[in-house]
Amino acid sequence: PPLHHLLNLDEIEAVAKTQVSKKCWAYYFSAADDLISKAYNNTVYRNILLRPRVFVDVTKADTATSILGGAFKLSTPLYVSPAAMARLAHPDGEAGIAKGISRFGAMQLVSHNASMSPEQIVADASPDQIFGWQLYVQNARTKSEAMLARIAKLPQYKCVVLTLDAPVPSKREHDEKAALEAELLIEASKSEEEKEKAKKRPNSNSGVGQQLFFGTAADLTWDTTLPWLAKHTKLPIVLKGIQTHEDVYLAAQYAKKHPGTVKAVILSNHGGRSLDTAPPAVHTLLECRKYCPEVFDIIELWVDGGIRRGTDVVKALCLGAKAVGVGRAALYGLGAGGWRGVERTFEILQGEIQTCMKMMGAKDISELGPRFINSRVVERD
Ligand code: FMN
Repeated sequence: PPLHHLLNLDEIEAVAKTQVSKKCWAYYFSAADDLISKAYNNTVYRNILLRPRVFVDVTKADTATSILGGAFKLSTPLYVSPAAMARLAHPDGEAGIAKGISRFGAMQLVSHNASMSPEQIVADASPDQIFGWQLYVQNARTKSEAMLARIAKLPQYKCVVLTLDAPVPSKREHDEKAALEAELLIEASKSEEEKEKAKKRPNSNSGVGQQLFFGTAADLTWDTTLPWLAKHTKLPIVLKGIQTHEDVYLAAQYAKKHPGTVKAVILSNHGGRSLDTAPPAVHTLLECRKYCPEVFDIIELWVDGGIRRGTDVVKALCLGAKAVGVGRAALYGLGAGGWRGVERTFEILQGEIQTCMKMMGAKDISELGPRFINSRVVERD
């Protein structure tokens, strides 16, 4: 179907499934173990109710906001979460994601394992488009330092996102199974050449996730890693994969003690791809409201995981999130129609955010707050 016939993110996902390779689908769709966190990410926002107000002039609803302490303006509170290997879905790749979101003024966080170079991704972007670069610290620290030096030369990258929720590879069985099936196919093939080629690839019978993980450090700590990172980048640091109020509190303490370093945390369970049964971001957000509300004045809390509707985005913002990320949705958009599929995905989300704000009686993002939310069902979980 033409893209404008696709009316929501589920429909785009269904088309993407038919367009991409089996290997790509297994990698994107997969999550850890039994996919419990992934499924919960997708349902948790639906159990939070809205409390719309009436008799408000909502002829216009302004979705503009700013991030990183007001340093950068976004026309929508959305960002693309860092996700590896966009070219598995479509040759437009990460540059296609950049093009697709360009007219919405959203931010793009580029994965350490992107399928295009950081230079290529920003090459055709307008100078005011905002990017961040995501780091998996490598055992060979000099490799990470060299990447940080490269990023420093590209003015479009405004922050470094340090991912913390994947210190070891997780068990993503869909991804692993697809690799094992591919191995069987190669074995069954008669071509000796194919067999030789397959043997030479490192971990050729592992899933995409396992292969990308090779060389990633597991020895990161508050005391050693952050001073090292602050020495090698002048960009604001965003800590991704924070899942408890205790760690948000520690991040805020660090930010207070070391101004100009940590500016934001991303509450995330990695789209359910790391530790199964880890909490969805909105749970951590609610924990923070309860146990350490002061953190909201010290650092920004961004969230991702399971965003399917504009109402999901607005609910996260009402509960104190400063920006909201989509991971798979951007990849599925790309799979469904290249950069235009990403554009359609953001058009749908942006439209739904505006409709939701108007229906609730909120004229701009600064008006959003907990008064619009009834989260009792989720808090009882
Ligand atoms: N997070 C990272 O920090 N680095 C990555 O390289 C990375 N790769 C990902 C690859 C795929 C295919 C997916 C689906 C997610 C990946 N993530 C990665 C996690 C996302 O940044 C994000 O936390 C997650 O996708 C949000 O959930 P959602 O997919 O439900 O929107």
